[in-house]
Order: sequence, then structure tokens, then C-alpha cells
Amino acid sequence: MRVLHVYTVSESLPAPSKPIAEFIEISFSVAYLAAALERAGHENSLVVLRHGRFKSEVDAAIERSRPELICFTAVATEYPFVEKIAGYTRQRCPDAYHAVGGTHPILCPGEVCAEPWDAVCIGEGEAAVVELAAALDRGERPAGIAGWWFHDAAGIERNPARHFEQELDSLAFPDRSLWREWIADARKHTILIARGCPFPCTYCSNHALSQTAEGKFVRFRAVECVVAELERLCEEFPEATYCYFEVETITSNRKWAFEFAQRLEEFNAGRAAPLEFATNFRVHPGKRFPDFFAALARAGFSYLRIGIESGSERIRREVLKRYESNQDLLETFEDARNAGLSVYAYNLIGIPGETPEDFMETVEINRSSVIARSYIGIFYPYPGTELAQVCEERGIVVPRLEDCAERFRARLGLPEFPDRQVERLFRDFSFLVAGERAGLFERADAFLWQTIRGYPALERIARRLRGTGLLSGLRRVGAGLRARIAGLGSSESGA
Ligand code: B12
Ligand code: SF4
Repeated sequence: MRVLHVYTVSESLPAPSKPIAEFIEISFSVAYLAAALERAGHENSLVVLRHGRFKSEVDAAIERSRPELICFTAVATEYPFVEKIAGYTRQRCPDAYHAVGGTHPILCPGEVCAEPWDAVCIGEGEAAVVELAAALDRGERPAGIAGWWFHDAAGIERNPARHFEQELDSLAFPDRSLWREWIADARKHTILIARGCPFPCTYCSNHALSQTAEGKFVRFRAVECVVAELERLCEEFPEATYCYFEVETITSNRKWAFEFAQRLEEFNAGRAAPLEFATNFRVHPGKRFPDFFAALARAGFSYLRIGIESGSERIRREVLKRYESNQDLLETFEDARNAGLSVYAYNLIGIPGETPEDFMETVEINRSSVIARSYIGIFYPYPGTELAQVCEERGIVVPRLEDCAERFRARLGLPEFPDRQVERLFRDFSFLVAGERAGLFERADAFLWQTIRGYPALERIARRLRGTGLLSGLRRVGAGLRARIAGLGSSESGA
């Protein structure tokens, strides 16, 4: 069976010449599904589409791959664009079977299961898609397959969800080769080392996802399996210099985490050019991890991404269900720094219940000298999350953002934190964190890029200009000027 995978992206700024800048941005869902399909004897191809015009790229992909099955993947904010593309492919190849999966279809299958879809995957898809492709290969109309809702003119067939996949080590390694032509730089990679998260954070989809199937939700791969994938990756990409380990919380299995660090240290010791590693880390109330940080540093880890979300303990505890104190955060940052790891802090603004005064506490904690970089995104309630439910109960209308700029635009109309003020403080965040050390250029630069990211039309123009080299020239001049601003801490926007 010839399968075409469609992946959509809206970020990656400053924009690369290809739709995706680096391999750290690949979609694990597409890579794992393609690997499962390939193992079952099917043929995969991929098209990566940036927001904006897409028809000529889709036509070319259809021409090249002549798909019998088209697989789309969607998070909530990509979904409107994905649906639009599927409407078009439906016209262009009416005989191809149209399937969609991903976080949004899993959490909102009732909303999704309609035209233009033949099938909606309501959970993890490796086994489900292989069964579907086999049925199509036999010339059957797929029916009665667990993990799928099927849609046709007669109505919807709702099959039960499959259990969470417990045998992660039995899955084929994600297919990275498919991505080569869509990615500019093959030096930085990512490996998924676990699935699921045990925490109840109200703004994150994990608590909702944990309820969508039976079986253990938090699952770690065997350390040896991860290292085998890393070895394969280095063979396939000899230019690799860096690997980011994607995991929701690495210390939810402490013994595993130490064994992993130890094994990576051995791996790097055997290489002429050791790889640089990084991962994300969640701060735990009342717990410290200096020994673990030291083990990570010995293994070659250079930084940790840590979510602060809000500097207000009240907002974290009462709204976000995060119970670590500011002291817990600062002690963890310090332990990481003392071990030689940089801390990249992630923050939100515009959380329901948050006031501008609460936000100034976020600014304050990010001023800590133990944070190397600070990132900020505007809060957007993803459907199915507890915080989206809170918004609904408060009568807050959540706009469907066609332009997918949800982390850069405020649209909730919160009386306690008006949209205009959220966007202004979002744009000023870098400056506020850097305080009086920031110069005029720093402020103008941050303001410009934060603004561009909130307006996709501007972003597209910036990308085209970048193609001419003008913007990179200006940014180089800017970087030179910035370098002159002595003692300036670094902070950016991000997600
Ligand atoms: C790694 C990750 C990323 C990576 C890779 C993204 C990607 N698309 O794979 C990066 C950093 C690039 C990223 C970016 C974004 N992410 Co993200 N990301 C994650 C994270 C932490 C893990 C996802 C993952 O790889 N899981 C492992 C894979 C194997 O599972 P999966 O993606 O769910 O895919 C399985 C099933 O869903 C299903 N499936 C998926 N698609 C399809 C298609 C078909 C046809 C079939 C049959 C099955 C199927 O089968 C897959 C294999 O089992 C999740 C948190 C989470 N728990 O999911 C957030 C998460 C998915 N991200 C989220 C968001 C919002 C984003 C961004 C919009 C953020 C932003 N503004 O930049 C972008 C969107 C990128 C995009 N274009 O899709 C949200 C989505 C919320 C929602 N309700 O939709 C999540 C849930 C985090 C959260 N805040 O709650 N993300
Ligand atoms: S710890 Fe991170 S991944 Fe886990 S539920 Fe909270 S925000 Fe989501």
C-alpha cells in the first residue's frame, strides 16, 4: 500500500530554506507510524507543509507518491489547517483513503469524525494503522478495527480504544530517513524515551490523554533500546552532534534515570567526538537532585528545559495544580547550575486567574542569575484540558485560531488580565527580565520578533525577506550591537 503522510508546521523562526530547520522538530507520530507501516511492507512518503499556500506542494506530493492511503496528524491548533488540506486532497484523489490521528482527534473524536475523513484514530496508532492498511490492501472497507472511528455516508462506526502500547521496545525505531528532504540541518536530533506523564497539570493535555485508554500510561523504554536507537541515529547521520531526549518527566522513574545517565556516559566515552545532550526536567516539591544532575553533566548533558509556568505560587497551586514552591524552583536551578548544566526556563502569561501583579512575580523569578535563558508563551486552553473546562465554566469564548499563533496572541478577554496588556507584557518580557541591563536595541529586537510571531502574514513576509539574506544581515548587525551590551542575560520567547 502506498501511504502519504502529511505534516504541517507553523513555527521555526527565523525561517530556514526548508520547511523545518532541524531534526529536533520532527513529528514522532509520523516517524513511528511510517516505521510501523514499513515493517508491515508498506511504502511511505511525506509532505511537510507550512501554513499559507499549500496546493502546489500537495499536487507535487500526490503526483510523486500516488497515495492509496493519506495519513494526517494534528494537534488542536494545527487541526483547522489539516482539515483544509484534507478537503483539497479529497478532491484531488477521491479514491485515496483519508485517515487522521493525533492529540486533537484523540481528545475530540466527536468533533473531528465527519467530512473529509474516512477514519479517525482515537489513540496510539502503530498497531491500528497497520491493521487499517492491511484491510485496505485486501480490498476491504475497513470496519470493526479497535482504535478507529469510521465515517461514511451511512454514519459513524465507533470502535473501542486500544490499550496504551506497553511494549515500547518492540516498536520499530522512528523513520528519520523520510524527513531528510524537508529539513535544513541534520546535526541536531531528538529521541523519545518514554510516553505519558503522572502529573495533573491543568493546562497540559496529559491528564486528559491518560483517561483515553486502558493500561499503564507512564511508560519508559529500556535504556538499551534507547541507546541502540542513538547508535543507529549516529550511523544514519554521521554529522550528528546533539541529541535531545524527549520525555515528560525523566525522574518519574529515578532508578531508570540514573541508569540512563550512566549508560550515556559510557556511550560518549566511546566516541571520538562526544554528543551534546539535553532534556526536560520537572521540579518536584521538596525534592532535590544534585547527584542526578552531576550524572547528567558527566554523560554530556549541557542544559535542562524546566517549566516555571508562573512565578506566582498561588497561580501554580490554585490554577495549574503545580505544587512546587519558588524555593523548590530556585534550589533546583542552583543544583543544576552547580553541576554544570544550564537552565532554560519556560513560562506562560495570560493564565485565567492571573493578574499583571502575578505576572511580575514570573518576571522576578526569571531574573534569577541561575537561569541561562527564559522563554514565554501566551496561554491557550487546549480542548479536553481541565483549564479549558474552567474557561468554559467562566463563559470565556476560546477562539479557533486558524492562523495557529496561539502562543503569541491573547484572545481570551480575561477581565483580570486584558488581552492588550497580556500581549504588551509578552512582547516586553525579555526587557523586563533583563531589567535595567537591557539596552534600547535589545528591547526593539525582542519587541519586533515577538510581534512578528503573533501575525502569520508578517511572519511569512519575514521568511521571504530572510530568503534574500537581508534579515540575517540585519540580525548579524543586531547581534554585534547586542554583544556590546555588557552583562546582559539572555531571554527569548518560545514554546
Ligand atoms: C514531542 C512534542 C512536540 C515536538 C514534536 C511534535 C509532533 N507533532 O510530534 C515539538 C517540539 C516539535 C512539538 C511542537 C508542538 N506541540 Co507538542 N508535544 C510534544 C509531546 C511532549 C510529545 C508528543 C509525542 O511525540 N508523543 C509520542 C508520539 C508517538 O505520540 P503522538 O504524537 O500522540 O502520536 C501517536 C498518536 O497520537 C497517534 N497518531 C498521531 N497522529 C496520527 C495519525 C494517524 C493517521 C494515525 C493512525 C495515528 C496517529 O499515533 C501516534 C503513534 O502512537 C506532547 C505531549 C503529549 N503527551 O503528547 C506535546 C503536545 C502534543 N504538543 C502540543 C502542542 C500544542 C504543540 C505545538 C502547537 C506548540 C507550538 N505552538 O509550537 C507544536 C505543534 C507542532 C505540530 N506542527 O504538530 C500539545 C497539543 C495539545 C492538543 N490538545 O492538541 C501537547 C499535547 C502538549 C500539551 N501542551 O498538552 N511538540
Ligand atoms: S509535568 Fe509537564 S508533561 Fe507532565 S502534566 Fe505537567 S506540564 Fe504536562
